[in-house]
Amino acid sequence: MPWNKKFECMPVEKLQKFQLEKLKETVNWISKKVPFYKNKLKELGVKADNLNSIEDSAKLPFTVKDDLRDNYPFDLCAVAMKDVVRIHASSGTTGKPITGPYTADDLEQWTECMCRNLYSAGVRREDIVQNAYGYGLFTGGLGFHQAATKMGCAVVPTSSGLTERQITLMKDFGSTVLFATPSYALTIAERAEEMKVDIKSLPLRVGIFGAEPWSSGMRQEIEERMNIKAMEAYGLTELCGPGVGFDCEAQDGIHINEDHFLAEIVDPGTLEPLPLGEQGELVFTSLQRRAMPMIRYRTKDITRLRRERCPCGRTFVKMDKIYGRSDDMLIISGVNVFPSQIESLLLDIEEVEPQYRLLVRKKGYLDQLTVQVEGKQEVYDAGKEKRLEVAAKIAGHIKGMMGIGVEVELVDAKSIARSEGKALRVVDERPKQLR
Ligand code: DLL
Repeated sequence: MPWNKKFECMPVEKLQKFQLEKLKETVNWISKKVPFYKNKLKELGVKADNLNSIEDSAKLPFTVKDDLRDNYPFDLCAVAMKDVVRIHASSGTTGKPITGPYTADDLEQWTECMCRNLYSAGVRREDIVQNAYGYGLFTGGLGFHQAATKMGCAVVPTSSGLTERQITLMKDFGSTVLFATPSYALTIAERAEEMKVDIKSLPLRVGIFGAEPWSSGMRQEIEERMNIKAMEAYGLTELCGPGVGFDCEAQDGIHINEDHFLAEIVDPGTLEPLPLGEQGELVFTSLQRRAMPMIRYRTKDITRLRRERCPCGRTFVKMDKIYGRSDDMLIISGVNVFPSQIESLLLDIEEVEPQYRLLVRKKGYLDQLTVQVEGKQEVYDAGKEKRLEVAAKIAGHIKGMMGIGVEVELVDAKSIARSEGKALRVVDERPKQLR
């Protein structure tokens, strides 16, 4: 079943009743199976029986990434290893990795959540699907692979990297669908232009992109450069991987698979729940997982939730595109800045390529942001004056839109490393103790 109309279009009241039932089951399960949660619930004096509505989830304790690290590798696992059939992991940038074990049922549910994503993006069994997410411990590769296989598509498991080969296979096989991070999609588009392969005239029709923040401007850029529809996937290893949320043909927000994941927005400072429509940190509770359920997991992703009638007919709550991770938020002249906001503004400037990097340095006591971006070839051909003029224009645009003063450097063509997975956008050169 590529999509699940019963749940995806369920009236909200009924859906929330279902969520409450599953929430209670999950709380019961972990309080029996995971000492970490058992102790936390005991401390707070909360039992499954105390949960009378979905809002009562606010009585439950939060879980943070450090809890997963501290309990590495399997102390949060609620089942015996004989019942685990897969273990993914995510290393992040620092410290110990976190693990994501699955029972056979967890794996099946994950595949179903992913099939909904593919179906909503317009993928069908006739498609030839090129999967350029990394295969291995990263959930992107196998997550997309198993869903496309289940749907009966012809899957080409290229994994990420070897960009020229990606393009050759895309042309030779006539791939109709591409799965990749948005930054890697752009790398592929650019390399194809250099190889004089006209991607726009290939059979490629749709891409499903995710695993990193990307602005609406970036979506438009990819759609134009590849002549495809660029759809979105959202998820994280802690909850299953991709498959937590996906967008529909309206391309106006990401539907959360609410029968599997209970979403909340909290104020990242006070940790108080915020009402629908307000921006804050996204928090998830898994509702049906058995190997490693998560209770109120703080994602650090900043967005807002909207419950509104969607033209696609789905009743699942929608979230805005992720503005960024609270870890990546910069405070420049007292203004909170997410890299994706700078990305949006750069994409408005026709003289530059969507290849950029943000350098954060200390100047005295103040944080200083330098935006490094590549110009289009014409700008370099026109000489140094033009380069300075474009840099000043961008700085003016950023000042006008965000009220912050930044330095802008038009760096040499192709000098910014091209991404094959998650792009590195922020280079923080401040001394560690001053960040
Ligand atoms: O990135 C899972 C995934 C694979 C999602 C493929 C989509 C496609 P992690 O490596 O654990 O898992 O990273 C999770 O990536 O908390 C977000 O900060 C970010 N992220 C994932 N999807 C999106 C998205 C995978 N669509 C972290 N937009 C999350 C913005 C995203 N950020």
